[in-house]
Amino acid sequence: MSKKPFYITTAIDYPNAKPHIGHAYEKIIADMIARWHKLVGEDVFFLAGLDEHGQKIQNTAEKAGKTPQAFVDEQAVFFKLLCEKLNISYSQFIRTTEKRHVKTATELFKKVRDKGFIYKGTYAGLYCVGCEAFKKEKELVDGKCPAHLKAPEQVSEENYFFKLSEFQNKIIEHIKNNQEFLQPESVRNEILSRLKEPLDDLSVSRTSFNWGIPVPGEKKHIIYVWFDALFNYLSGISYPTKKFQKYWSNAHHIIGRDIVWFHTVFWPAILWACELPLPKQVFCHGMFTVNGKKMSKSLGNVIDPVELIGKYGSDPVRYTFLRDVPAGQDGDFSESTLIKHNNAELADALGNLLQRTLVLIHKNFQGKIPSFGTLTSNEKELEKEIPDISQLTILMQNNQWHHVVEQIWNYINRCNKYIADTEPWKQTDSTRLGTILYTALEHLRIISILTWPVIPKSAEKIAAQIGQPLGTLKDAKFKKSTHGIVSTPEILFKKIELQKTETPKNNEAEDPFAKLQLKVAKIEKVDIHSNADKLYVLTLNAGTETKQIVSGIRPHYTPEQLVGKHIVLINNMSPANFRGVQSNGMLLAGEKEGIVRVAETHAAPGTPVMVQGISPGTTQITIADFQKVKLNVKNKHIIYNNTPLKTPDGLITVDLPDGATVR
Ligand code: ME8
Repeated sequence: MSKKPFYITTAIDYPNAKPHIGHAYEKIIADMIARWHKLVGEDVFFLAGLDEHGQKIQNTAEKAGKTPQAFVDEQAVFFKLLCEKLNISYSQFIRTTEKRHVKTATELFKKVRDKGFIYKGTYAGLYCVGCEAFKKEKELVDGKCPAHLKAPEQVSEENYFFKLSEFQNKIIEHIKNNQEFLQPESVRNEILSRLKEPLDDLSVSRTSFNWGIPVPGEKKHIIYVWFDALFNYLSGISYPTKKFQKYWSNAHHIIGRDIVWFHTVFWPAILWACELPLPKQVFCHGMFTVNGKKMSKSLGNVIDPVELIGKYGSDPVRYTFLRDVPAGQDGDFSESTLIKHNNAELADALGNLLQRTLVLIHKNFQGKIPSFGTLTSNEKELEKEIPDISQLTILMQNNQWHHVVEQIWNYINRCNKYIADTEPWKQTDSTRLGTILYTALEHLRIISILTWPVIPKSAEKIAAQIGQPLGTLKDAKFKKSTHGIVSTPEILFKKIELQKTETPKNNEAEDPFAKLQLKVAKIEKVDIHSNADKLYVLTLNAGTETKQIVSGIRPHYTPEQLVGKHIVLINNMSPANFRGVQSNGMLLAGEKEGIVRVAETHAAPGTPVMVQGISPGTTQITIADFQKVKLNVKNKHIIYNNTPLKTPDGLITVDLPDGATVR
């Protein structure tokens, strides 16, 4: 039986500058998905590449004193290098200046024009070179493009237009009727709401510069860069061959939120005009900031991912991106967060599990995987903790990769607990010792499979060190027939010391705020505590999980006033029991002269709440830790050390006058 095809693409990057961590993030996500589908046994085709035409590239090349082609050729090296360093398992890397792409784009432009969907007219309006997009007045803030903080250029030129407006209803219907086409839900709603306004036809050629694919049969016009770029998804799989037909039948685009309109409004209309089916899904990931700030050259905070990998290795970078940010939500990157993840979940949890198992097998069995005796309840209980593969596969299909990572690491932690509980180093009975070490090794074999999509290099190292081939998901179950010789243990992850220079404000010893892990949560349900007059029991949607907390805000709010509010949760507060009800966190609220108001935000549940430059804590804290953090209110915002608390979407608010305290 032939394998099911699975086609996954990233956006193609603009190579006008070196790759940044947003580019790295998208590739890591797509790579995890591609590898998962390979483990499932599907026939995966993974496309990445570069978007090399357009005014932005031409302008940058001119400034560098190079021809655009020479410029993109040089830049392409950096993007390919990034993929190599990150172990991105793409099947093809497409560049829009390649002949195969130019041919496809030219043919399809002609086809759409021949069918009457493209006509000539005059465009007069605004163009943002940064976005390579036409803008309406109302999209600007203070006359500037909000993404690039620059006033767009006024252009007036003869253009070809694509009859986008004719497809408006069809687009709306498609998005409404095909839940899976555009995800996540919040972005789907946003696009549907934008589609309530009438669509203009789309200008699809330019005459004011010449770095692009010529419009067929025209001397002056080149094809608009987006009309050209989107076709990469077809040219990259050899449109219109059988190969194209196979993979296009199950196509999935991974893109960032800033380009969702192009992919879910322009792209479907263009495909229909070409008489081609639509991709199965466009999944939109969130945008990354660095230490709480948007990345920009002028701020000097653009992190070179290749340098980052050079410093920490590819797997800690991959793990941090996949674990730290819930799928679809915006994230913030800081090196100190990466270091914390590296030290805790990679070095301490996974590295240590491998290390101690192998050391004990060498010491007691000369490196030979021992046979096992009777399996006790310890082994049987651990076997039950192997993640349910069909459940993980469903999570992956729903693009909930962060939950998959979380479940795999819960399992790794459980394996460590097994070792701690069974204390093999104290064991004197050789059969029992063999059973424990066989069990640990067998779980490591399963772990090598499950972690491969997340940290491929380390997963392969684990498999090699335990002397086993890397299996597929079918092999991710406890077997009783594993045998062989393990190799000398090698350190998987080095622990990294947090350097003061990397994050000056982030030394936990100096800064109590760095202990807190704050995130946005939505109040889903408010129950009265049956055993206390002043307490509510709140059920919260905290993004990746549901949490129950007990809160003393009952005298200040009715349940109706609270339900639906997006509040700030102290997520890493140690669980406490309030008159028989467990509380797993605490909400932030301010107080002045007896009036209490909760801290609020519009950001999505799960979004991290930060003070710029301070990355969140990862271990549990106590009330005493929290009380060391002095927060107050100014202009209705919560302030720590003169810096406001915020999410990537904006500042946290609290409806209290200046001078209120927050507790
Ligand atoms: O948009 N965080 O190219 P691009 C997360 N050429 N993702 C980010 C990001 C950030 N800070 N900044 C950018 C283009 N990205 C077009 C695509 S596809 C036919 C043409 C993501 O280099 C961005 O959302 O500006 C996009 O998905 C990808 O990186 C390339 O962005």
